[in-house]
Amino acid sequence: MRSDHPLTLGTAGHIDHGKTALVAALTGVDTDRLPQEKSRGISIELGYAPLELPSGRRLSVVDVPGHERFVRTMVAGATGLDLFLLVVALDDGVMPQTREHLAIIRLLGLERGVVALTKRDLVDDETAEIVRLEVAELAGELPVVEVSSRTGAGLEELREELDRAAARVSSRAPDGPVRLPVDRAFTLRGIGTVVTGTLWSGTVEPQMRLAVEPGGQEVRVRSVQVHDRPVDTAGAGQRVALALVGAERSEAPRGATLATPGALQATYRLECRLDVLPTAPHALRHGERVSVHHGTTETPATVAVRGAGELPPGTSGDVQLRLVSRVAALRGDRVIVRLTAPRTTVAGGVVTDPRPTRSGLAPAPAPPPAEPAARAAPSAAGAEELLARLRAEGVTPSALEPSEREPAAHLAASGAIVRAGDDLAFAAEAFDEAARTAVGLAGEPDGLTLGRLRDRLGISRKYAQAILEALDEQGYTRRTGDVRQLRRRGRELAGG
Ligand SMILES: Nc1nc2c(ncn2[C@@H]2O[C@H](COP(=O)(O)OP(=O)(O)O)[C@@H](O)[C@H]2O)c(=O)[nH]1
Ligand SMILES: [Mg+2]
Repeated sequence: MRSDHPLTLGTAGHIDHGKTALVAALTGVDTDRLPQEKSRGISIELGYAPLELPSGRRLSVVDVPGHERFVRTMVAGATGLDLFLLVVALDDGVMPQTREHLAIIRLLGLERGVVALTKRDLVDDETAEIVRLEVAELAGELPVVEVSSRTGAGLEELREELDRAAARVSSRAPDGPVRLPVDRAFTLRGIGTVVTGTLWSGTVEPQMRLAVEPGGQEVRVRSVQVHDRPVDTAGAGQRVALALVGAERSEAPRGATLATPGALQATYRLECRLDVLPTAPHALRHGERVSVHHGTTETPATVAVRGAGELPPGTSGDVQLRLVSRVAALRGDRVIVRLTAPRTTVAGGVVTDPRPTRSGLAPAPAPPPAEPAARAAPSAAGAEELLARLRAEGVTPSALEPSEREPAAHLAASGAIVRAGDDLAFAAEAFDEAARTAVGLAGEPDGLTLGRLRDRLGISRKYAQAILEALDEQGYTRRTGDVRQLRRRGRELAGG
């Protein structure tokens, strides 16, 4: 059992079901009010709230805001999260995101958790009973507690259940190579490049040499911090910040992995055993374009299905994932596979071979829509370069060259980029940030207009216009005169 640092608890559940209110009721910390990034020393923390349990055990609670970010953070922190708290509001019941979050939790192999049925003060006994039955069907053996963050009812019982669940978390192997999937990289004056992430395995110490994968560039660790304090050593499961010598910020970006030199080799292919969710909208087909999450990497990919050519909902099977960007994986790592339209999780599973050959795969019964070449689908040639360029250019990308149209179509189909008209495309991360800014403006008295978005983002009219049109197209906003109104997707983003 790790005694040196608290276990990490992650919240899950549908928007507005009371996750943040419950964390506040339990810990006294309003995670919505925490500055998203708090910079002290070299460490930059996500919103963590400490929670002391009746036994004296301490948990570190991370309340992940927003659905899309939940998915990313869950996968990135997968081996850093020890426990989950799934929240279901009694006045709303089980909702689609409740199901998707629990499915992801299961696909990631996270076993210990508690379900909190919130807003008990808002419903009568009969309604509570109905939701209880619904949750029992979904959550099976998980402990379920009814609470009210408003009155405090049930909080003691919840603390006790969390204690019981925490006591059953199995220990994490501290040995193995260093693996640190980078979730942030930044430059601090006087210090240089700093990266943060959850240490998947191994221990890191100052002066250690590590390799940045993909690529293998060697760096030296100048210093290590855990929770804002310099340490001599940090172990598996801990959230760390490392100051690096030998790499610019752009050379160890989010999605890269710091590892013991030689321990990992990044590849364009992963052989995986996948479980397709029973709720998947359709079978996972050979040639299907998807988004693959592994560690802090999210990359477009094409699915090659062994044998039958497709995996129907609710089944399991072996596939080869052909990735647009390389990932540094090991056997046994977890991956999550998402569709992009609709953006939803369809499958997840375990890497069975991180360096497969092509020949291991039986041909599909019908000619696949995009038979991948040596590295990626032919139509995806140039996709990796284009994605790198668009990620570097953020919200002011230069126009697409004619030769980039084909890779752009591939990347757009897999959700890695967002098209705006024929000429422009934004990296999904940059677009998501802009979308968050835009929905924020929509909530202000003057509303979301072209001029205000331009000023807030500090970009030209042309780009602001392109972003607004893409927001309309993607269902975030609707134009009425000069002002944009939020549609459902926009409201969800605003509320997250
Ligand atoms: N009456 C009542 N309202 C609650 C309770 N918990 C949360 N709320 C309200 O529900 C809304 C959404 O809660 P929030 O914690 O932000 O939900 P989140 O999106 O899951 O983090 C807020 O207006 C809360 O004040 C509760 O136990 N009782
Ligand atoms: Mg919240």
